[in-house]
Amino acid sequence: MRNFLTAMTALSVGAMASTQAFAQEVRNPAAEWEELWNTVIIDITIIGVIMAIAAVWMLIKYRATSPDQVGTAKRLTTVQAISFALIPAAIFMADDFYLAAKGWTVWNAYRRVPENAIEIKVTAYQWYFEFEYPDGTETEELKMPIGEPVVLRMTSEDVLHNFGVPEYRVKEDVMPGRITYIWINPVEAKETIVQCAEFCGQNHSEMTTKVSAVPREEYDAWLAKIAAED
Ligand SMILES: [Cu+2]
Repeated sequence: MRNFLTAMTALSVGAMASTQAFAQEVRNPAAEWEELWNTVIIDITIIGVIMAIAAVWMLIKYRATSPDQVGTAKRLTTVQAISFALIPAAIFMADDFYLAAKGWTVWNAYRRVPENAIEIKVTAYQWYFEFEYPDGTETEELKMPIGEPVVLRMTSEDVLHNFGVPEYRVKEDVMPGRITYIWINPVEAKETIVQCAEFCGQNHSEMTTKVSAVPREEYDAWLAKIAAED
């Protein structure tokens, strides 16, 4: 009994420790969206192939062999008929719920800004984005240090815009009179672009700029260089 209690205490302490570790872990929504998307594609492919095979098999097996034929298939009992409809539906629904639950957890991670994220302010204008870094440096390019989560607090000085970075799987409206946000976990070196994703006038399609993730030293040096130029 005493051993049992000791074991239970150890288990619950372990569980608490792992919960804390989980809370502190910075997630990577971009990779998680990617994984979820791939799972959806695989699942609907498997379901589609099973359905197609069943349909083709039944089309051939129960096909009419003369023009006035009514059908030769054995009549299903009520239990068979209901089971035939409900069992596959229940299996597919279980998969749907599983995917929906997974989507919900990724969405929560996508919206929950990690503590200590670097805050960069974004202001949208017709037709460019301006970034203000924590040290006050202002420039028209987004650079992030690898391995440190970054939160963008965004607003617009004129019309509706949208800050979309497909490579990081983030996209959010940017509006006058409101502050919206997205956050990014730049886990590796990367060079990509942000594109305005809300039609905002004549040069909307050219409202794009460089987004990159670089080592911390490079980020610091880059900021220092811009600050020195100003
Ligand atoms: Cu725009």
